[in-house]
Amino acid sequence: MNTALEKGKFVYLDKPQNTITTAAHWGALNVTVENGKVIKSEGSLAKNHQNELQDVVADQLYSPVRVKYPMVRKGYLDGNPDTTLRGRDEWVRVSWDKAFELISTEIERVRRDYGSESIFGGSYGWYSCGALHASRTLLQRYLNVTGGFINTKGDYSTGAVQVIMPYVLGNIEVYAQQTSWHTIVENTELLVIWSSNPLNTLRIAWTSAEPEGIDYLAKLKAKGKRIICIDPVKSETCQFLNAEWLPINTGTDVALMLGIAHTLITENKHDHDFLTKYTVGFEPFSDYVLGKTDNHPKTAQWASQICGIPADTIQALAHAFVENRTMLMAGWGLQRLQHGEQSHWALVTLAAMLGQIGLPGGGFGLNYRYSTDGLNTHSGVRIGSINAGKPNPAMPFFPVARIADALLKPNQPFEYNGQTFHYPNIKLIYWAGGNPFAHHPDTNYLVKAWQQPDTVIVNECYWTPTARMADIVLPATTSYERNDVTVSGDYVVKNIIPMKQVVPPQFEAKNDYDIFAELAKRAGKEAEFTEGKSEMAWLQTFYQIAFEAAEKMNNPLPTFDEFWAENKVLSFDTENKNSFVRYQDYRHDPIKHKLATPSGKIEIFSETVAKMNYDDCKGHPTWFEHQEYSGKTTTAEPLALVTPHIKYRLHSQLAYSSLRQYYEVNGREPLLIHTQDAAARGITSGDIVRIFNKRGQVLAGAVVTDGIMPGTVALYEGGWYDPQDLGSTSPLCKNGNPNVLTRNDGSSKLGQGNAPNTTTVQVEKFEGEAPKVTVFEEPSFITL
Ligand SMILES: Nc1nc2c(c(=O)[nH]1)N[C@H]1C(S)=C(S)[C@@H](COP(=O)(O)OP(=O)(O)OC[C@H]3O[C@@H](n4cnc5c(=O)[nH]c(N)nc54)[C@H](O)[C@@H]3O)O[C@H]1N2
Ligand SMILES: Nc1nc2c(c(=O)[nH]1)N[C@H]1C(S)=C(S)[C@@H](COP(=O)(O)OP(=O)(O)OC[C@H]3O[C@@H](n4cnc5c(=O)[nH]c(N)nc54)[C@H](O)[C@@H]3O)O[C@H]1N2
Ligand SMILES: [Mo]
Repeated sequence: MNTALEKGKFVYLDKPQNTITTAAHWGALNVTVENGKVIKSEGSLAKNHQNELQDVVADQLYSPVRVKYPMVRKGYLDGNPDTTLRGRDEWVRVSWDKAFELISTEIERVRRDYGSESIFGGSYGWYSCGALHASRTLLQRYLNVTGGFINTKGDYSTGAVQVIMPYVLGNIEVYAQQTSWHTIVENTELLVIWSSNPLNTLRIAWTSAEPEGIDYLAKLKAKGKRIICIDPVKSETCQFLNAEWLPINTGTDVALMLGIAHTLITENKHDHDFLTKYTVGFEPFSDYVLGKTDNHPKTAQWASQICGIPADTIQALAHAFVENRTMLMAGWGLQRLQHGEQSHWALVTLAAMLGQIGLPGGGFGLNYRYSTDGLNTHSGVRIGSINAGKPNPAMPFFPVARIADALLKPNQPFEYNGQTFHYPNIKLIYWAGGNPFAHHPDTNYLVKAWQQPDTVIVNECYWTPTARMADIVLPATTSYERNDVTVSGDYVVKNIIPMKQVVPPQFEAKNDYDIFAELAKRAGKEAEFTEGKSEMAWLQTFYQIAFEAAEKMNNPLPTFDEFWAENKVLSFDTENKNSFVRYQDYRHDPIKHKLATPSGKIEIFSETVAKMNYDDCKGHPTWFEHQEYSGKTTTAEPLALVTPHIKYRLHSQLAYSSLRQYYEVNGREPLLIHTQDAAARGITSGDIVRIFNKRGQVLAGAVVTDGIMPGTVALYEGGWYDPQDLGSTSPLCKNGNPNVLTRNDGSSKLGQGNAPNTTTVQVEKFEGEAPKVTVFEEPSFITL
């Protein structure tokens, strides 16, 4: 790989006096504590762009919606088997000892009566960063040392694309290092930001955000590059860059790409040499595009009818793409769809037709969303992290977004990635560090599914909608109440960051690590869980990996003790000018660097996929009509819904914080609606609106704008579910969780990814007195 490391050394960054250094997904933080209380927090790294997520550490610690004590649902404690009471029962405060006792005896009972294959520990979610206090990994470590559990495959981010890409490119691609930002700034002439909003999404990382990612957007702007954003929403990125906005109907990008491909083929502008040398299967694809196989040529006019972009603009795009060094930078919203696999497959095909894959600043990029991707390996070191231990190989699995089906269809078959599997029979759910009642589509269906198991246990810092739906809730510390260590960026590792405990655990909160260590102890497996190590001993072990790597590179790091005592960010002191170009090696030598596909080449047609014989995924990229989209609206549901990620939160995290002031409308989640669609409904900005369809109904506050495609409305993912009358047929979510409206069905039999952006709805002005949002208040409880 051409990832030559810059020369440089690690130095401590200065920080304001009397601050404590820690970190979160949204960056390294300096926190000021006075009289034992946090009074201020700010980013520790140089920042040219404000990241407000860094300012609210105090809100996170002292939020009234924190879980303060171990809690058990009253009916559960009383032995009432009615699981429909979940989410609307009373809460009873219990002692830690009682909670541990309840959990360990229940897990033992379920294992004994139904086996480990009835315990769900998949527990998807973006729990806080830190190499040690990784709640989901710790839960799985505990479940592994005590016998095993049902896990999941994939994620909600790239559920569809990560399953198709191995057939096309030989790897999942979406988490691979991409052509560096530096290379793009230097070489790209035309940047197409396709279904992506990096100004927002680069604010966070799986580890800790590295602000350099966003700096590169400013550099692109300063260079005056031509930038086009293809998106139903005029995103913050589009606005910041003054880019050309091409509004498109949600879920119709494949049609647009086929229209561009048709233009290129009929004008003979595609790169024959590249296609021959580096790809297989262009011919059947080309026959399909020209309509030879289905009598429907995918002309620019045809595409225009579907995607809403004028035909001459589509042709002009085709010309601009071939005439410039063009980077097709795709986000992931366009694959959180029914048939989501097709979007990126068609995009890679289009890039292959342009023949610029492997050239500096050309081709495609599927991973510029978070983790500061595009900032490539820099310091060359990494730190260690806690692992989930040895999995029990006999345990069943299912694709992560099939959780509701798994619960409702025990032992039934399902298709996935060319094979038939069976859902397990889940008797117990243990969740730590995720929020399925925010993240999973079709909330009402999930409510039903959630009533299936005997027991639901949740470790949480806050009374999230998911905590409210549990039988037993354990109060977890936030990352500011414990010691940990992390880095900035996932590949770049420019900074090693001590995460020093800022304040003691609040109320009765405990660290997930200590919770699972105690449960392991009660199962006689403490030594296997802890390996005899304390918190600090683990951190030292993790740091040591970086220490030794740095020593080998003649770039010594301070000892762990010194690093910890110093409590400052250790930063690699050179600018990252990594000029990595994705697929450059393959372009130079396609034999030596052949891809891990059956042909060793980019597969525009995949025999393997074709042989699966799926009706919803063919052998080459195909336009499929979605069940619900702009082209299939009804009188009852005339609008398409898109559910982007919001600037001022990470999913559902921080929804309770003061950052709400930046986006809430009339106390609720904002709904973006086009001026024409609003006028037709007598809606003005600030109105409370009801958004509804056959699956459910939510309230939100209207934001009337020209910055959205007419006929599409946008409601951000991560809004907390706040049902009025849970238990009724269609409870009204008072706050505006979009997933009350979205479809549970998977992207296709191949990927089975989550597909929330395939949704149609109706919107009306809400008349009368709207019910108050109550989900950010602590639920009342009794103490025995
Ligand atoms: N409609 C729609 N739905 C979507 C998406 C979309 O685009 N549209 N996007 C999807 C995507 S990409 C994703 S990744 C998912 C995200 O879904 P999630 O990852 O489930 O969302 P988060 O809100 O980040 O949930 C993390 C939870 O962990 C808790 N937590 C944090 N730290 C700790 C800790 O130390 N211990 C414990 N026990 N808990 C902790 C937080 O309080 C929070 O409730 O949502 C998906 N859902
Ligand atoms: N601030 C912040 N940053 C985040 C997150 C967060 O919640 N908040 N979440 C993180 C996570 S886990 C993930 S997976 C990534 C998500 O990164 P992405 O998946 O790329 O983010 P989205 O906001 O879902 O989609 C990006 C853009 O695509 C548009 N879009 C949606 N559907 C379509 C479509 O069919 N066609 C086209 N052309 N455009 C479409 C949306 O309007 C949005 O502007 O972001 C990460 N970064
Ligand atoms: Mo994600």
